[in-house]
Amino acid sequence: KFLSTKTVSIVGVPFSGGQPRGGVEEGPLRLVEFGLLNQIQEMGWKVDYEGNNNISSLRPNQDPDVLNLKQPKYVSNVTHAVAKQIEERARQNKFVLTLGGDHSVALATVTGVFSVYPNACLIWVDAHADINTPATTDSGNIHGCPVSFLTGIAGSHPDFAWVKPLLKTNRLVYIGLRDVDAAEKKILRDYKIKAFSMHHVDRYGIGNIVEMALDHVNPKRDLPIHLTFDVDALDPSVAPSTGTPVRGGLTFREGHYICEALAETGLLVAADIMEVNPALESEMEVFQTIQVGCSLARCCLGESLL
Ligand code: B3U
Ligand code: MN
Ligand code: MN
Repeated sequence: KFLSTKTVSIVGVPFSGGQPRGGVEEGPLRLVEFGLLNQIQEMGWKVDYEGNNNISSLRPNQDPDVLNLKQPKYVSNVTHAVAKQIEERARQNKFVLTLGGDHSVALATVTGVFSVYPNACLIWVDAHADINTPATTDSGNIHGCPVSFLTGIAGSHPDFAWVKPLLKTNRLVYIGLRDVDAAEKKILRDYKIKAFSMHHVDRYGIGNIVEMALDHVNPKRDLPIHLTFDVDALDPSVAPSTGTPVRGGLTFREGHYICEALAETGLLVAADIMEVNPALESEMEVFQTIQVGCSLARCCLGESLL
């Protein structure tokens, strides 16, 4: 309903500066080398691809911690540039599929998508809430903070003044949470942000969870949807090669079901597949994780619809 043609712009963001573990910057290229572009073309989509191969040129010479955040200037430079890129593609009426990279890149995807679709809703699938503020973060890793900036909860930070609070807390819903810091829980409560943890997935089943999530952020099923999928939402037995795996996650089917059900609404305008780290775990586990990343992406584009 929002996209007139089957055209997808795939944006690789080979970036790891939002967290300390190397390798996640290789995620996008590995997904593409596995054949993702061809797979999506074979589904009848017109595909263009931007690999952003000179992202490391945006690394500043000096990047000391500012208000507890690590590498704030590097993260800011990269996400600001990519936000403009994503906005441009979304404005061309293309589905934007972003391949991470660590989840700090959501600063770019959400800003880009919500600049074009201000009334969109965001489905955040993750083991973590990624809603720490500069004041609450223990790790200082910015991939644990993007939601606080995107909602304006973070308050001002000199390096992220360009991030506008485009995301209303009532247009955000989480699925898959199971490792949430105490300060993050307080934020979720204080701002009444809807969150379905793994406990809720067990209780209601994934089919009901997706309906309940959409009832909250998109009650009339008439608003554009952006899905941001951190592969650590999946159980480590399904997606082992990721920086911060947490036991007790979504099954292979539950993860795919979310993507399929959102594709089925016809309202999905953008999806992010984040935190695939091909430098972690064995070759077999890397293969398994890349394969899952590709199939989640295809499901977002309607592969499983009959
Ligand atoms: N909440 C912790 C841990 C974490 C968040 N996101 C990931 N890990 N992947 C933090 O560092 O903010
Ligand atoms: Mn995340
Ligand atoms: Mn996570």
